[in-house]
Parts: sequence; structure tokens; C-alpha cells
Amino acid sequence: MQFVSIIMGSKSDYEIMKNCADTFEKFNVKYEMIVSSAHRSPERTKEYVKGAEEKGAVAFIAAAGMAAHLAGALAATTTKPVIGVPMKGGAMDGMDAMLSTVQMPSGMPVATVALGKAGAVNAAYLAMQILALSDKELAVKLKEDRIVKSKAVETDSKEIEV
Ligand code: RP5
Repeated sequence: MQFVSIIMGSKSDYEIMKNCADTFEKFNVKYEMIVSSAHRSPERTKEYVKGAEEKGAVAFIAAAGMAAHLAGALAATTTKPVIGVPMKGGAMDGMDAMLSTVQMPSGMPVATVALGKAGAVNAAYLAMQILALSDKELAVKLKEDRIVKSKAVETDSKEIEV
């Protein structure tokens, strides 16, 4: 069974990462979601990734704030795509997490998305675009979603156009 795994460093990341899960729900894409920390529970994180790969995880989404090493720790453990979502809330209100997530050494990529809700949603979209490479039905759904978004811009514009 193919699925996407969402891991967050703390339960305090859930409010934002729920938007990621909701996006998968909207497209009927299977996912798993757990809390595990690169720093507070490194062994649990490593064991989880191993088990998730065996169960069919095709990509990992890692959300963390402050010294956000979770996505990097996953990238060190798996060769599946890793998408990093930096969380706001640290001393630099997310810039610390963003740089910790994005600045990976060569050969160890983490696809880093935006801070906050947009990043949580985009992590799901990016994972689905990866899945859609071998899932024609999902590819069609993603194209249809683009059309809906484009039409919504026109509708919004009509409401305020002068
Ligand atoms: C990170 O530290 C977590 O991902 C979270 O964003 C941040 C703060 O965690 P808590 O102290 O709220 O558990 O590891």
C-alpha cells in the first residue's frame, strides 16, 4: 500500500500540519501522521522511517521548528523524497527553521517549502505531484484542481473589479 508519511517534531506543530493532512484527505490520498523528533527521540525517528519504508511510504514530509533538523535526519536515513516544512515560533520566527531545513549538503536533498500553512499545504501538493508521476487518476485530479483555482481568481476579480 502506497502512502505519504507526515512526521512532525512536536505536537505543537499539529495545528499547522493538519492543513497538510486535510489536503491529502481532499484528494483521497493515503497518509500516515506521527510526532517524532530528531533531537528528543532520534531512535524512534530512525525506526519509524525504516518501518514506514517497508510498509510502502513513497515520500516523507517533515515539519519542525527552531533548530529544524528533522527533515535532514530523514534525508540521512532514506533515499525516498523528503519534503521539509519549516515551522514558525523560534527566536527568528521561522527563519531559523527555514535555513536549518533548506541548507543541506550536496547529495542529501530536502525539498523545502514555505513557512506556515502555505508550506503545509504545498508539502502535500508536492508529494501528490510525485505520486502522480505513476498515478494517472491523481494527475488528472491535480490538473482539474488548477482549473478550479484559476476560475476562482476570475470570480474573485469580478467581485471587486471597477
Ligand atoms: C521543534 O521544536 C518542533 O518541531 C517544534 O516546532 C519546536 C518546539 O517544540 P515544543 O517545545 O513546542 O515541543 O523540535
